[in-house]
Amino acid sequence: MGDLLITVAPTGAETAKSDCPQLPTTLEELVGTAQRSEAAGAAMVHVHVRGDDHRPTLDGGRLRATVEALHEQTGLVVQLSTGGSVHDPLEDRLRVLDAGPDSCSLTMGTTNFGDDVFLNPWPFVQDLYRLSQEREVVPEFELFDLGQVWALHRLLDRHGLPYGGKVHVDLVMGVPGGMPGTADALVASVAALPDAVTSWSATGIGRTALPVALASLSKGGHLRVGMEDTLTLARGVPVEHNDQLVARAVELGRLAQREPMTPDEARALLGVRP
Ligand code: KMH
Ligand code: ZN
Repeated sequence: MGDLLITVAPTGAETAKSDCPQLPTTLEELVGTAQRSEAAGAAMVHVHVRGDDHRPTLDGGRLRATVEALHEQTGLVVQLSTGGSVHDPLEDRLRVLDAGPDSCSLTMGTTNFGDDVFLNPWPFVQDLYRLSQEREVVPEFELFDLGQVWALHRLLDRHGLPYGGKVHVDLVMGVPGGMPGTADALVASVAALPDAVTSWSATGIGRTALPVALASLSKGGHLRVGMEDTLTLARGVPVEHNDQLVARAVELGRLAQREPMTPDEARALLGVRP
């Protein structure tokens, strides 16, 4: 039985296909990378969809087709991003839930995001949370900063538990504008999590990927990896495929005496509908 959730975030919204031709942007590439990642040990996929021009889109038809294809062709828990890109309107981000994912990301506050702003005003956070409860979609609370940990306390106090009764958090560390990708920041964030949190993972952006993964394993957390978050395996060594990052996560987990969970084990952990 596995006790390590590995989430793969294969695409993201920030990297251009022209800068990274191996980034999976078409539906076929996404399903292929999801299948390879599942075979390597991932149990959940965090999905950003791209259009025919390979740019991020929140088109409802594409989102629905993507969820269906991933459900048909993989066993993975399918989590859609509601963060989208920094340019997506809030209304479009709420409509992501119409596509019927198992899970959705839900960021707990506005963050400077490089030179841009990732907008998550409190009324939007509450609307998205209530909608996830209504639609029976399990949120993954994305925390980019320590203040967002306190926003999660406030949300749960005010609106109760998510659908499924479990509370899963992902610490997104090392974004320029958010908390740093350091063991110290991870320990401070984990110490401040609400008691209602039942599981948490962490991911480090760019070169913080490895230190954050090691810190997370040391504190008993789970792992998110993928080309959304890092495009190199080491200095000057590009990631050619997401399953390399998943395989590395499995290896690190095994060194920490943790075995990767199956998607069904992840469903039970997260409270996702069967
Ligand atoms: N692309 C970022 C602006 C999420 O998926 O919910 C937001 C993001 C978080 O990636
Ligand atoms: Zn994302």
